[in-house]
Amino acid sequence: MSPGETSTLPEAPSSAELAALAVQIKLESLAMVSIQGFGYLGQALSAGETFAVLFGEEIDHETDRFVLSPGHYAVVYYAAAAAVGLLDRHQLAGYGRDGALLEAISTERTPGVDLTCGSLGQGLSGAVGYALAARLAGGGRRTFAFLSDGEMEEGQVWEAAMFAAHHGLGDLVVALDANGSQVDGPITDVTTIEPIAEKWAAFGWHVEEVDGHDIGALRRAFAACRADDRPSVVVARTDILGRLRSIPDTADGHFLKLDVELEAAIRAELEGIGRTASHA
Ligand SMILES: Cc1ncc(C[n+]2csc(CCOP(=O)(O)OP(=O)(O)O)c2C)c(N)n1
Repeated sequence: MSPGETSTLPEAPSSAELAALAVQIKLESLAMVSIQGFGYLGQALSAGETFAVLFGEEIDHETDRFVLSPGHYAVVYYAAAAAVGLLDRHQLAGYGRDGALLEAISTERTPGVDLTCGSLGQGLSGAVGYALAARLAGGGRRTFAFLSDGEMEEGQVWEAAMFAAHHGLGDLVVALDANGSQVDGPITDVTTIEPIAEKWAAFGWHVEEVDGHDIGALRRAFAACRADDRPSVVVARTDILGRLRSIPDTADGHFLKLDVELEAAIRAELEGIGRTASHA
C-alpha cells in the first residue's frame, strides 16, 4: 500500500497483512521525513514491525492505553496511528513543520499522546501510573509502553520497573526497541546496557526476546505476555537501518540525512519488500 491510501486491515490480521502494514508504516514515515530531507526515519525502520503488531493487532484501541516514551519516535507512531484510523492521514504531511499539530518530538498536545517525553526515560513511570489506576478502577484495560534502548541508561526506568513488579502490574507491557543505537553512537560505546533480558528478569518481569523484524516472532511474544500475571517486556532486537541494503552502513541511523537519490532508493527497496509481503 502506498502513502495516502486507507488501510483495509481486518480485525484479525494475518502475519502477511501485518508485514504489509509494517512496510506501509515505513513508507509513510519516509514520506514525512523526506519533506525536510532529514529526521528520525531510522526509528521507523527499526520499530515498524513492532508498531504494526501493536497497532494492527495487540492494542485494543477502545480500551487500552499506549505510552510513547521516546518522543523522537513520534514519526512511527503517527504513521501507525494513521494506518489504523486513529489519526487523520492528511495531517501527516505537516509532520515537524513550525506550528503543525504533529511535532517531530511529540508532546501532550499531540493527538493520542498523553505525556511529553522529549526528556527520555520518563514514559514507563507514566505507564506504571496508568496501569495502577486502571487496576484500581476495576481492571480490564491494558497499558502498553514503547521504550527505546537508549532509555535503559536512565535510572528512572529502573525505579518504574521495580515499582511495577512490586505491585504485580500484569496488565502492563513494555515494547523495547533494542536497535543498539543512541544519539552519541552505538549504545555499547556510550554505556553498556547488556544483558538487557536478564536485567528485566532480575527486576521481576516476564521477558520475551525476539528478532524485532520478524512479525511472527513478535506476535507470539506479545501473546505470551497476555498469559503471564507479571509485568511483561518484549525485547525486540532490531537494526536502526531496518536491514535495508539501500542505506550505506556508515549512515547516522539516529538522524538520517536523505538526498533525493537515497530517498528514491529506500522507497524502491521498501516497495519491493511490500510486494513480497503482500504475496506471502
Ligand atoms: C533525559 C534525556 N537525556 C538525553 C537526551 C538526548 N537524547 C536525545 S535522543 C537520545 C538517544 C536515545 O536513545 P535511543 O532512543 O535508543 O536512540 P535511537 O534508537 O533513536 O538512535 C538522547 C540521549 C534526552 N532527550 N533526554
